[in-house]
Amino acid sequence: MTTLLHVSDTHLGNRQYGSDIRKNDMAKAFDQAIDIAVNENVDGVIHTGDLFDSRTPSLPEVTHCIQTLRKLDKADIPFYGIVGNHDRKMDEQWLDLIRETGTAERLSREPTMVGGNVAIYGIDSVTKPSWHSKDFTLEPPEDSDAFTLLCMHQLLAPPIPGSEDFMADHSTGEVIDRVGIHLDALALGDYHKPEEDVVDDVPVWYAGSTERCSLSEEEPRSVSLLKIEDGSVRRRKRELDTREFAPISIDFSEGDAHGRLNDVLDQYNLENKVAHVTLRGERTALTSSDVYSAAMDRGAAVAKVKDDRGRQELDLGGGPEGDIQNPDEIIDNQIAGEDLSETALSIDERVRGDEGLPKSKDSVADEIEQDVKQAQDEAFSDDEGDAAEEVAE
Ligand SMILES: [Mn+2]
Repeated sequence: MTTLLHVSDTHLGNRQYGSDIRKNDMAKAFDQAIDIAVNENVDGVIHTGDLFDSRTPSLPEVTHCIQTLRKLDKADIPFYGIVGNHDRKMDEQWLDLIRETGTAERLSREPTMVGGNVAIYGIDSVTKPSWHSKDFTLEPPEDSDAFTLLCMHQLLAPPIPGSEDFMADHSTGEVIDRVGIHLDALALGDYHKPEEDVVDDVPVWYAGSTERCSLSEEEPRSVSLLKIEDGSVRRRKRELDTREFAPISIDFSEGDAHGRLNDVLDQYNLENKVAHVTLRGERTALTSSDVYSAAMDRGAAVAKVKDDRGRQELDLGGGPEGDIQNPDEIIDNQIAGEDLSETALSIDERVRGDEGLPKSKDSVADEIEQDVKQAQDEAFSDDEGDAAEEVAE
């Protein structure tokens, strides 16, 4: 039997609600996951992306991560990762740097053999624009009896339920078709809620995030313990002990102020919790910062106040509110709808700094010039027939 711990979306370094306490919570949840791996003495840990919250994690975050991974290393448990959308490209370097310390390995389309006879594969987060041209083909394991497990970081349906407010990007069946080998299991990251399904006889699941990255992530956070035996995988959720959230909504009428606020807050025990307070109804003399102080005075570890009062009547105060969509995602979505050439896509990558290193305008211009020149050379090479086809691709 081979045992693996599936961990995902740890978002290390996420200062949720601008709080260092929350940043520590993210690190603690990751530590707990690693402790479970050590206690269960698993054959390996798989991480399906968004190890770090940002493309540019700070040095203390990277150092802490390596220290945590050393616990695994001491127990002779390998850590296998892929790169997610949050940490894309920049983390390619971080994951590679961490690999240099000997505490992590990167999965690829070639099999990594673990435990009894398990072949693990990984495909980094694929952007929407490059989804169709991406090569998903996996190299078959030497032993055709090996159990094959693929790790990805994508929004796939099923298991993601189709709904009006949340749509998956691609179909799981398509992935299973495109890998070119028989797949026994598909372990996923990116969706923060644990979900599971079976597609074309292949078990598919999301482990979920290890800490709550938004108010909507209600269920207890968990990691998945996998036991692989006789060609099948059994999964058991192991819950993590994470900080509780107290979602509170207060509806104000004209003239309501501190009395109303206190009446509502008195119904909650906020001790050591994340108090997430949404204000609705009429605008009153009470400010967001009054509400923040009241929550903190009641022992909340972290307080977040969302002031939605008087939104219909006036929409000019307060500046941007709520969750702001990642601008890169908006651009990705937009580009995915255009029929752009490889050259155009590579220029986009260069301009948006997808290679991670900050660059001067001049060096970007130089690189683009080379890209275009190469494309021209290819297009106008001797064999005009083939070249024309290539450009049209
Ligand atoms: Mn994530």
